[in-house]
Amino acid sequence: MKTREKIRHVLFILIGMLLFGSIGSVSANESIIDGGDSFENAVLLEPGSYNGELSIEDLEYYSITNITPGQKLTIKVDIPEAGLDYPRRNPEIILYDQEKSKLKSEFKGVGGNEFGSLTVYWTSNSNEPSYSFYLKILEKYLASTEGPYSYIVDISIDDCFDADSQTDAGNTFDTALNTTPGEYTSYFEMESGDDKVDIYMLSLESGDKLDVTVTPSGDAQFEINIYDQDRIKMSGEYSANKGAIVKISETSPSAQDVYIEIKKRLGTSSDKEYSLNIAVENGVETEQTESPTEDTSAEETQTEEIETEETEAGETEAGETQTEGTQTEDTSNGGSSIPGFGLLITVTGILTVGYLLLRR
Ligand SMILES: [Ca+2]
Ligand SMILES: [Ca+2]
Repeated sequence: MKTREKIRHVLFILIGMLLFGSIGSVSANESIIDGGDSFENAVLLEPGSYNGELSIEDLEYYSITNITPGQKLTIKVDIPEAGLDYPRRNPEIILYDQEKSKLKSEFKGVGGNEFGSLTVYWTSNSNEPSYSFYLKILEKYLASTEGPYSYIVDISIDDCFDADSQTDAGNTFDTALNTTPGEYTSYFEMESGDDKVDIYMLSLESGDKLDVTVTPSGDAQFEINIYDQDRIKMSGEYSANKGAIVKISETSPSAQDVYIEIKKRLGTSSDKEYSLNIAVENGVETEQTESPTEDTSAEETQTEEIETEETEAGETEAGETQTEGTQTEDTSNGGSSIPGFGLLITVTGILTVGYLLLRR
């Protein structure tokens, strides 16, 4: 009995889940939509699921807006099974950027008991603050006599932000992502997106040792480059083989903002995620531990330098004094007023003595 009750209980839960799921999918598909017939009158779609009808004469144009850098837009179009061997349905979905340039497309022939599902997605970098897209859904070959068929379009947006931010680490120096030491998860999207490079900016003090480690997921290979504040490459490293961890270290000779550039070299399209570890060993603090002596010695050195300068200055002054002395000597040699005065007194004395002798 207990086992039976358990089974009944489980069945009851399963039926409940099925009912709930079907109700959920029905409600999700309740939004009926009809796309525009050109880019110009494309119908705006918010994230969600919609039901539409498609025929060869009736192309469907939609637009999706407000996708921010690092967000992944996924568009999934489901074609219910035809229930016939023929005709096959031949839906195609095409994703365009805001300039109406084709980014991705998928085509599928669906027939018999197949349930056709087409998916395109796109992840944007941080070159623009926000992105818009166009979506075209079309039937390529089905004869007009076969009539339209239904489809379900599902729009979803996932965050693939870098290093605990709310954006993509820029593909350029100007859009580099400000970061601090830590262990992060970041993303690339090369095959179905334009997030090919992630550049991070980090502030370092003089003597700081920077250690960067990139751990690929899967067999991807990465390249790390470090650039100084003038965007001049200081060093670079890349995975030794598929899936190899890449490590790089650099000690900053001065207080500056450095750039860490991460590029994906090779790997399967599924390996989009990578782990990024940024560590900074504070060289200045290490020196500060010994700072009392070092600082004193630094001060001493400064004092010595000042003393040396003073001594040199004294010498210079002495030299100048000597020069002045020499000038004085020269002047005395040339005859100054003081020896002349003595001579005058001597002559006056002699004349006075002569005068007195003559009076006698
Ligand atoms: Ca990224
Ligand atoms: Ca990027």
